[in-house]
Amino acid sequence: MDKALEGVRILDFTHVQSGPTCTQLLAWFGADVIKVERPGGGDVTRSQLRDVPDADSLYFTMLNHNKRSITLDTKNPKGKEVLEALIKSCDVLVENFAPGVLDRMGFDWNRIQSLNPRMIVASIKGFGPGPFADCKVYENVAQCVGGSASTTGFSDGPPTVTGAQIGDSGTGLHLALGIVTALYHRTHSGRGQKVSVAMQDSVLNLCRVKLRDQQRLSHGPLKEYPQFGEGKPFGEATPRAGNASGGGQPGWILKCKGWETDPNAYIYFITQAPVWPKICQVIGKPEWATDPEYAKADARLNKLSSIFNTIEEWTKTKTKFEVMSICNPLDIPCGPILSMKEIAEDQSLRATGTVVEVDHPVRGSYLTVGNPIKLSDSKSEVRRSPLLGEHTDEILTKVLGYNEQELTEIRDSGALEPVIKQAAE
Ligand code: CAO
Repeated sequence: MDKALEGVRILDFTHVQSGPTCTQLLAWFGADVIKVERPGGGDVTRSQLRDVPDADSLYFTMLNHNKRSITLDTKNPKGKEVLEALIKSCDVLVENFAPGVLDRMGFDWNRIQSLNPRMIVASIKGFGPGPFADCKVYENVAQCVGGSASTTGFSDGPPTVTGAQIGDSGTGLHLALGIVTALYHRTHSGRGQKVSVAMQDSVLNLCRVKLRDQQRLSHGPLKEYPQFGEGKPFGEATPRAGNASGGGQPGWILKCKGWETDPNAYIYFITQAPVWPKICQVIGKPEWATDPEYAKADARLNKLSSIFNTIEEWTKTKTKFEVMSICNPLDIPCGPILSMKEIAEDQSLRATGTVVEVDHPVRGSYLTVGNPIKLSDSKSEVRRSPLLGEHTDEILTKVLGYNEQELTEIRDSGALEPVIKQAAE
């Protein structure tokens, strides 16, 4: 079956997490992704968090499926020539180097455009233009500067980062959309363009409801936040809402049977207004359905914490899955807190290809997350990540068309070899 992005060739100059998530998505959709890595070590994540000696780490393998790898020293003159050839034969260059790296390498926008006017150059940086434009940024920094950390956690605790990689993988997703949009634009403009995404901006985009609340604050307290009912005053900025959504559907994480020993014996429970009478029945408080203090959603806002405490008395008598099976038929929205172990063992996620088992020649088989975006006519299959430089010869000869003699010249130039830094005398 044809793949949606078949025929699109990506020069993948990405490393660590943010960029690789983007190019992995494009590869899953069928793009030919050529990952250019520094000879010797390659992407630094190959050897980070290693769990199997000498094998590429899960950090690397889980972010680089369906790609080909070429090792090339792009600071070597011959390496630069090969990079030029790659730029001429690819549709998109994706990079997430620190600010200025590509320019220092000698490949700024003007140079790339002169080599290939149809090329789309897609970049991730920590910040957009402004006072912090030159800063290096990692996941948790992005979460902090994008507004996520100040709005995550409990109102009486410190700012908190979240396990969801919204700074890295979230930015990669944004960039992938920018790239396919620019590819579409190129179909009628005939030209490439720059696609830039800042991690700060991506995180903020995902936190836009908190900027909404920031502005609502100037019109009075945020009644959907638990601290309203608890009588705690609001400050000048959107506070941390604990496990409340802070939106139109009050919810909280409640203990379930076994919580004393199982750290994940909890359920997220939402008191959606239309099903309030059913909730009252289920938790043994039928009188709340008609009591004016509880019957209407607005009346409940100043006592959300005590309402959830009462619901919890009921959920504590059931396992999280029992609560789910009682509430689901009644259309009461709730979700068990699933551990990564439970997710890894979930057969329905295996069946949809969301959790996939992949075989790797060095590390053996491992689990990964497949493409979460399902296209009906362009199914994604997950192929293992490439070994370092696994496709160097194949790309030099079959993609770039170098003959044996040219190949020898490239090899002799040292462009495919690690640069050994001499210790300063
Ligand atoms: N051949 C030769 N040199 C190469 C090369 C190759 N194939 N690939 C990379 N390099 C060189 C670069 O030219 C650069 O050299 P100079 O600094 O001398 O110009 C050098 O490798 C390091 O690049 P870097 O500064 O991007 O890498 P770093 O480890 O110091 O920083 C990071 C990493 C992620 C902080 C930085 O790249 C960054 O801020 N990126 C943008 C934001 C981002 O994506 N962050 C998310 C990271 S995932 O959590």
